[in-house]
Amino acid sequence: MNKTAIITGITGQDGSYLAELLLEKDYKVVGLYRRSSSYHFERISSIVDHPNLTLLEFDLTDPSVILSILKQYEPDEFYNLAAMSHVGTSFHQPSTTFDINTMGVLHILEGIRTTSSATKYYQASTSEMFGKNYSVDKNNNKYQDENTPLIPQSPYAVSKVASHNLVRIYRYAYNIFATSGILFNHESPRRGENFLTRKVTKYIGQLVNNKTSDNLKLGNLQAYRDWGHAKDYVYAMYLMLQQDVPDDFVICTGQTHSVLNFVIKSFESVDLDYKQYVEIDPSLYRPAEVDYLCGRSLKAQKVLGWIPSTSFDDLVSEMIQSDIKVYANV
Ligand code: NAP
Ligand code: F7E
Repeated sequence: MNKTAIITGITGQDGSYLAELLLEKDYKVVGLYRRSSSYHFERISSIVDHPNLTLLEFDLTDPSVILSILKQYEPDEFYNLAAMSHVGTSFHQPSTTFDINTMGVLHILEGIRTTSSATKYYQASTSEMFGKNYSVDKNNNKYQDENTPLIPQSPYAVSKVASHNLVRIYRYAYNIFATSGILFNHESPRRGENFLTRKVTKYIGQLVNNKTSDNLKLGNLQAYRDWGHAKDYVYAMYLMLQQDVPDDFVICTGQTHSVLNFVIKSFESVDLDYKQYVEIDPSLYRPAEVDYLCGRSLKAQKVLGWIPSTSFDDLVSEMIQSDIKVYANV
């Protein structure tokens, strides 16, 4: 019998890759998407007509629709990838951020508890939850893992800490299989255009094709991020729900780079000097920043057998080449 999986946020970066992965594994996938006045299935264009994919409209802020979908499908697995996922925006829309990222999770967990208690649940937790905090090893290297205390630095991160704790409580209080993946930044050619990496690679794609004469406006270049490839990370999500017991897992590459380094590498890859094109726009600085993220995923390696397969250089190159192609045809 095919397994059934529900994916929220199927129109997003991770949802689209995960849906492809599960369909390849012969799952029946129920993809939940938010209503929009315009077509927004670009990321799932290759699977939108797949016979094992059902697409249903919903909104994470509406408990009734979540409950009725859970009742109807009683899925084997439920991957909750929908979120207000932009850290900067969460400072401008904190209330919406909580409605979606925290109350939305509560609606799903309550639905599973009351109507579909055998469903395995995956929560999209995040390295942003560590905020300014890190652990230090005996060689004075800074890192974050499952034992690093959470000190969130944005409404987004606080909303995710709250849902992370809800998942933990539903796991222990109600014996629900609820697992959180604490994923560090992961990118791809499908990354939203207002996140740092894609903003840079999109600009270079336009520049190389003579489609822009503007400067690229960026904020803080001094932060460090541990950037991996989204395809590797959705595979980790899948592995987490194949376990016998629920848990929390850090997923990362273990390598960190400054935002400036990402910018330099990207421009260098097309033989350009970033200094001629990048302009600092103070309005893009966040009211509070996360300065340093560098994960350690020893637990995922040991328990899931997961390791990342894409290097930082290959990620930059794939995103740049993809955007050069995209803007050659626009
Ligand atoms: P994304 O590309 O921004 O996708 C988010 C998805 O959520 C979109 O499909 C969006 O729909 C949907 N959504 C937003 N609000 C909704 C609502 N009220 N009701 C229903 N759907 C709604 O994010 P992503 O990069 O794929 O990330 C997936 C998840 O992992 C998110 O929960 C994110 O917070 C978390 N995460 C991401 C990273 C990362 O580096 N990418 C790292 C750690 C954790 P529309 O298409 O309609 O906007
Ligand atoms: O910023 C700096 C910015 O928005 C990265 C989300 O997927 O990963 C993501 O959150 C860094 C920050 O990602 C610009 O200040 C400079 O230091 O690409 P980002 P993020 O904030 O790390 C985590 C793990 C998630 O969970 C989130 O959902 O780059 N930065 N200039 C800029 N960032 C943006 N967006 N735009 C700029 O112009």
